[in-house]
Amino acid sequence: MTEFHDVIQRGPKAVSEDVRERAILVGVDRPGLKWPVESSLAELERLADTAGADTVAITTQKLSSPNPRTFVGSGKAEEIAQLARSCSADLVIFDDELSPSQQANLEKVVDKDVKVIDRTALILDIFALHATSKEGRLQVRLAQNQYLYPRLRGMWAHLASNRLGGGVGSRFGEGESQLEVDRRMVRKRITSIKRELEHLGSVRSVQRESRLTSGMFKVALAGYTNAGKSSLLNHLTKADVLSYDKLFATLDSTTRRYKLPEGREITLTDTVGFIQKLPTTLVEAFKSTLDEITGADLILHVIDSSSPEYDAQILAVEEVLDQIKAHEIPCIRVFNKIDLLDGDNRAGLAARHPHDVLVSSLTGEGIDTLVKRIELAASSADAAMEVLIPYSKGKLVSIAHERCRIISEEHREKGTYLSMMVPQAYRDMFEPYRNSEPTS
Ligand SMILES: Nc1nc2c(ncn2[C@@H]2O[C@H](COP(=O)(O)OP(=O)(O)OP(=O)(O)O)[C@@H](O)[C@H]2O)c(=O)[nH]1
Ligand SMILES: [Mg+2]
Repeated sequence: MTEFHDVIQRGPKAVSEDVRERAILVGVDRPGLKWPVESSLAELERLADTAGADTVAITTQKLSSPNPRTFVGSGKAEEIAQLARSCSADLVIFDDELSPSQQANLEKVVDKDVKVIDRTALILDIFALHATSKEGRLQVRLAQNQYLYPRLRGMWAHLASNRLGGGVGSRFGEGESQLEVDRRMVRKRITSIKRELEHLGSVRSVQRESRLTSGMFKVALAGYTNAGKSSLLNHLTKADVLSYDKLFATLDSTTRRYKLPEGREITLTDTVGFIQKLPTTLVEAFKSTLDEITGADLILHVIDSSSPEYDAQILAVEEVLDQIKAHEIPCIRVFNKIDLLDGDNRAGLAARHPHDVLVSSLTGEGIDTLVKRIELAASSADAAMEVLIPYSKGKLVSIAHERCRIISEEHREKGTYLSMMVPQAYRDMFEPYRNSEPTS
């Protein structure tokens, strides 16, 4: 697993990808949980695996509410420390976000070389592993620093000898404790990352704006991690987006042009996946990437129909869409991976979701129906126009072919006659060429 290199070096290990760590997972079963604790822990195990840790033990506790000091009860905390010793575990991962003081208290209970982290830190870790673009890396660093800021105290109590940047004492003002200095540094770092992201964001929004004014219909693929968003994009556009059976394979959004069978071109954008208990720091830090969703004309909500938890996954995704204010954008639910369902399950799914689309990005089944639905959505705001475009304005004819739906076309004496369905964004462009000749 990676460490938060730019903030603090924790623990004795410099972990490279080929060194796998041994993890104990801890879940708390509370009344009214939306997600059964077992399946949440199964997902945590996959997250741990993706980050490079093998799960050596899983333990749960039933509680009416978390213990404010140690999250689990104090007896359970001792038991976890014992378990970590007997399993030679390197880390203990809690399935829920720990408060900074809970984390610090738990680190006091376990042996010194055992790390205590929570789901949020694990997700941040995977994001750090998978971020490739400059913007992606910055977004992850922002989330990491925001996560670490309130936790610096616990880390200092536990690792008093570790330092940020070294040279301590010579560089820092008198009377300031190391903690204050570190807080100041992290705060400064947060401000500077935000500034850099704002700059990148404004570049991106100019790019998006130019796409917007070009009037292309924009479709964003959103959904739970591992649902098959990248596979669907690859299937539709023959793109080569990384898709594999790990969580959060995609962090950076990819946009591809796609030609609908009617001829019109649209854009399709693959985006970062969501997960239950998605840390709010990440949602905020990934704002510029998530803007690809909020700026879309249509969202394809891709769902893994083979997951036993797909209902809960849908809700988790809808919650994030709400949070980023994308809930009013038209949305098509796409139940993917139907090749993994048997006949009965498939029929049941179709009966329960008659308005949604069932597809397989692997076999291509159902994709035609999906494309028709996209076509319908893309043309919903079209208006019929008849134009006569002079031969000197040939570019307009190609734009019409790429962006509008052509009903008929004739080469006449004064130019190209087109009868077509025109999206809102292009009406002004074609208005001066409205046909006044009688139709033949
Ligand atoms: N059987 C089957 N497997 C699929 C299908 N679509 C995707 N997969 C597999 O599901 C896994 C995840 O697919 P991705 O396309 O990476 O999923 P994603 O939604 O982009 O995931 P993240 O980027 O991690 O959020 C891969 O192993 C794919 O091969 C499908 O229709 N059928
Ligand atoms: Mg992906």
